[in-house]
Amino acid sequence: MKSKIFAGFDIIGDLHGCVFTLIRLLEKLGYSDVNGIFSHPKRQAIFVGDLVDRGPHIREVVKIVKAMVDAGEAECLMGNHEYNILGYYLWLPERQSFLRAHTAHHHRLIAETIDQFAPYPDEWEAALRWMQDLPLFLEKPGFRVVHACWDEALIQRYKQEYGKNTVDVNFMRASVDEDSFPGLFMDRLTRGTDMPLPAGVEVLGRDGVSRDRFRTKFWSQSANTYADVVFQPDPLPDYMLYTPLSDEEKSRLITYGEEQPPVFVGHYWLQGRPRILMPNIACLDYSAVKYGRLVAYRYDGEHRLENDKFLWVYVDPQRDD
Ligand SMILES: [Mn+2]
Repeated sequence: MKSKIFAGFDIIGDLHGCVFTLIRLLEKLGYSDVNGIFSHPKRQAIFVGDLVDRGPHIREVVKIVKAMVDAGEAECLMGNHEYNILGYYLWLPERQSFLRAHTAHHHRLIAETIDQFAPYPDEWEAALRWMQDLPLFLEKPGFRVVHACWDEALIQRYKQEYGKNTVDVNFMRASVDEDSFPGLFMDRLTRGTDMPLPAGVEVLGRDGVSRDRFRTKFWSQSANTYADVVFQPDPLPDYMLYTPLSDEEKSRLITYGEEQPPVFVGHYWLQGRPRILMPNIACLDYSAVKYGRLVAYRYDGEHRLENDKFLWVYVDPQRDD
C-alpha cells in the first residue's frame, strides 16, 4: 500500500465531528472503504486539521482519519482544536498548572469531544497520543499545507532548529510563553494572524463570543486600511473599515508572496461557494459543522490554483446533527 505512487492529492477541510459528511465526500472523491480503511487507487488525502470539537461524531471522525493515516492513505495536520485539547491535558510542573487553563470557557470548547470519548478511555488515550504526533506544516512537491497560516520565517526557523514538522511535549510546554518562539510558532500556524481592535471596541462573533481582536490575512500586500487586512466571517463595524493602519500595525503584518508554492489552509469558517483566495492560496473550511459545505481541493500539481478544482458536499442536518 505505502509504495503506491500517488497521482494527486485531495486536501480536505475542517471536519469537527461530521462523520457522515466526511464519508459522502470521500466517496464522491472516489475513495472506498476496504476493511475499515478508506483509500483511492491513485490519490492521497490530506486533512487540514480540526477533526475534533463542536460536532456530533468526533470519535468516528478520528477513527476514520487515523486509520487512513496509519495505512499511508492520508496525512493530517494539527489544528488549533487539537492543540487546545492537548494543552488542556498537558501539565506544567514548574508552574503547577496546565498549558491551557481549566476555565469554564476552555472546557466548553472541548466538551463534546470529552463527552463522546468518555465511555472509551483507551481509545481516548490513543487519540491524544496520535494528536500529539500530527505535523504542524507539510511541504510536498509543489505545494504546502498548514492549518491556519504559513509563516515562512517561523517555519524556516523551526526546520533549522528541530529538523522535523512535528512538535514534542517539551516544545508544547514552552509555548505557554506567548512571546517565546514556541508560543509564536504554535499560535501562528494553528490560529493565524490577528490584530487588536482599537481600545474599547469589541465585535460579537457568530459563535456568541465577544472579541477585542480580529483575524487578518497572512498574505496582505500593500495594505493601508483595516478593510485591506480583515479576514473573518464577522464583519468589523463600518466606521472602522477605512481607518488607516498605523505604521506599527503595518509592521506586524506578514505576507505570502505570489511566487511562493500553492498553500492550503482550513480554519476560517468561510461561507458560500468555494473559491481561491489568491492564485496560490486556498482555504478548505466552509463551515461544515455549521451546516455549510465540507470542501476538498483536488490538487494535481498545478502552480496556480483553479476554482473548478474544488469539490464539496453539503452537510445533512438529519444525520450530522
Ligand atoms: Mn481551526
